[in-house]
This record gives sequence, structure tokens and C-alpha cells, in this order.
Amino acid sequence: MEENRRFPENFVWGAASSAYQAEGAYRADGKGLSVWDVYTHEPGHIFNGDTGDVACDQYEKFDTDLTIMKELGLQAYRFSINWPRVIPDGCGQVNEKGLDFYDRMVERLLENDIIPYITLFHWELPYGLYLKGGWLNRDIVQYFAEYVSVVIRRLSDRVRFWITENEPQCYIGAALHGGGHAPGLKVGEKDIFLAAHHSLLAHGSAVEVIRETAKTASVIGYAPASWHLWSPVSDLPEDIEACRRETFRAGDDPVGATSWWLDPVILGRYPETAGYPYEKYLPEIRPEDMKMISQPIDFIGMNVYQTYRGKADGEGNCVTVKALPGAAQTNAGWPVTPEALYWGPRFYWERYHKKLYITENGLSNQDWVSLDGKVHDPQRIDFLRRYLRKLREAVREGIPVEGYFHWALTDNFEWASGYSNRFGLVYTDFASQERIIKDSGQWYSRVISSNGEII
Ligand code: IFM
Repeated sequence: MEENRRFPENFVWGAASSAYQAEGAYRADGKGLSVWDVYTHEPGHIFNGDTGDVACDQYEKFDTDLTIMKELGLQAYRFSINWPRVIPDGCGQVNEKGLDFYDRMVERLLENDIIPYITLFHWELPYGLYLKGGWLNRDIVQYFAEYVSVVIRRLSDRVRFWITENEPQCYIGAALHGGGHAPGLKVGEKDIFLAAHHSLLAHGSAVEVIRETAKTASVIGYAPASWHLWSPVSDLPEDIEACRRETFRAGDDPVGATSWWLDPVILGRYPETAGYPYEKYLPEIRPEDMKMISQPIDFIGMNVYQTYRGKADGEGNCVTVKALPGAAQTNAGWPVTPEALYWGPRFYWERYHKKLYITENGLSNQDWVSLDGKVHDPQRIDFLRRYLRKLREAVREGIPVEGYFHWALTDNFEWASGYSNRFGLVYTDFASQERIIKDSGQWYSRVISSNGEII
């Protein structure tokens, strides 16, 4: 009998983007500045001096992108809201024109039977709030709740799917401690844990606001980066166990591990910190904090790119197995690790018992327009085929992964790498703003129409 290679009937196939990376129009219609608007204008931070001032100009070209989504047969589009477009200073005055833009996006998506999945925070901290201390100031929790409430009041009659925050490891860890993302700070350990705690509280406050004020039944998720993830090199129980433990260990650096973000949200406590080198820097936790952080959510969003492989060392620890010289890697230098889309969902489900979405996954590549006018990207198709086959294994074993969002819909602004890493299913000519559907986009379209059968 032929094996059924299709995903479950209700599986959602989508693509994703974020506001700063795609919208451009950084000063249009009363928008305020975010830390990224300011940071990219300071010399020396971004490859080639690139900025997101124009990016993919999605603010003006949304209808073009919508036509492409339709042509691809996308069932869902994940995008984010640019906080200072809606509230220019981060708190106070609301910019109705900014809200109108998202309202129209939602309207147009729904008219075309594409389900909007909205991320409320994908790193555009309003510059005005940064000047008030940003994530280091506990008031941010209240400001975030107010902003979320403005968005929910306007859009929740039509939008059901919400993701509170995307990859706090980046906008807290890399931005405030690592110094490589806006606003480019290198605060000490004590402060980084405080900022992380505020970000978790802000997530909880957003969940509370959505549950209390949404006009339709909401489905709420949270999407930390799932890079702290070890896949066993064999099926030996001891290798599996070692990788599972390593995946949820508090880690060797401040706030880098996934459990740092997911344990508080799902389990209502910080991860086990015995032996954690930063234990002495942990923040003061007020009595009501963990309850606020762990309001029930509906799904975990997994953003999966590069991860690790590991095995047991014979003493209960995990040894990371290094990639061989010349092993497959992306344009960003990230090792290709498809097994993460099997082991990640499996480990997360076993620990957290929450439904999952793959909210991001994709390949950065050097794509260009060939002489025939098309964009041929066989590596991306091969990458996706490998990752999606692993995901299908997880789904077939009953791990409840509800959908997959390819990162990204179009090539866009890749943070500190500027425009040097292309992640899209659709090629963006950043000079003319012309779009060309890549071979991978055509292929992904067939994945969707066959519900995964062709992978
Ligand atoms: O482009 C980013 C996105 O903004 C967050 N997740 C990882 C992607 C690729 O680096």
C-alpha cells in the first residue's frame, strides 16, 4: 500500500516577514522612530551601511505582494506590527494612519482567503521608550500592554492568531548584551537578566490584554529563537536523553537558552540554575510576576535555523558533535541541520505539552537573476525538502505541529547583514522593487497544493 505522504488536512502553509525588514516607509504618515531606524543610520553597524528605510517598500507595495501570495497559494501570512507606526513615541498619542495601514492589510488578506498571523513585537522598540530606559525600565510592561490593547481593539474582530514577541534572545541578548543589534548596548549581567524578566512580563501582560479585550476567540503564541537545540547523532536512548537535557539546560551564556524563555512562560518558573554560571545575577522576582508571565497560551512558535548535533559522553552529559569540514552551510555560515525539525518539535512537545507552529525556517542564500530572467535556487529547494521531510516525520508520530511558515516571503533587510543575505521565496530587486518568484517559490506552491505530498 502506498504511504500517505501528505500532512494533516488542517495543516497551515504560510510565509512570514516582519515590519522593519519589509515595510520601509520609515517616516511615512506620522510614524515614529524605532531603535532600528536610529541604529542603522549610525555608521559602522550594518553591512554596507544598509538601512531599512525602504526595504521591500511593502508599505506601498502590499498589493503586489498580496498578488504573489495568492499566486503561490499561501494559506497564511505572518507579519508584524511596527510599534512606533501605531504609537509614534511608544506611549501616548495613537497614529490612526499607522493603524489604518494594518487594518487594510488584514482586510485584503482576508478577502483573498489568507489568514493573518500577527506578531506584536518583532524588535521595533520605539526610540522614545529606549530613551526612557527601554527594556531595562519595568514601565515597559505597561507601555507594551497599552500598545497591544490599541492593536487588539482595532484588529481583533478579524484577526484570531497572535504572536506576542519574536526571538527575545535577539532583542534582549544580542541587542543589549551582545551589542550587535539595535540599540547596540553591552550592559552587564545583572541588567540583562532584568531586561529579560521585563520582556517576559510584557509577554504575559499582552496575553492578558488579548484574552480580556479581543472581540473573537484568540489563538495566542510566543516565538523564541529555537537555536539552543541538540539533535542526537544516533537513536541510542543515551544520546537522545543527553540531547534533550542539553536542549533545556539553562546554558553557558546569559539568557541564550530556549528554556530561559519557555520555562517561565509555560511552566511558570525559571529553568534549573544549579551550576549556571550567572545564577548570582538573577533578577528580583515579585510575588505576582511568575503568574503574569505564565498566563496560558495556545502554542509555541519555533523559529528553527541552525542548531547542533550531540551525543552522550558516558557520564550523562552531552558532547556537541562538530560539523565536518566542508559540511553544508548557509550563506550566513549556519550549518544545515534538518533533523532539528524532527527533534525540536518532539522535545518541545514532551516537555511543554503545547501545540506548535514552525513560525520561521528558511535558508539565506546568494540568489541572483539568471540570464533567462529567472531566479534558480536549487539549494533552497533541497534545504526545504530536507527540513520538511523531518517535520513530516514528527507530525506522523503525532507531535501536534499545526503549521509551517517559511522565512521569508520576499528577500528583505537582514538586520546587521543588511541586504547581503537573501531568505525569500520571492526575489526582491532592491533598486527597482521588482519581485520575481524564485524556483523555490514555485516549488513551495506545489508543496502547498499537494499538502506536502511532493516533498
Ligand atoms: O530575519 C530573521 C528574523 O527577523 C528573525 N529570525 C531569524 C531570521 C533570519 O535571521
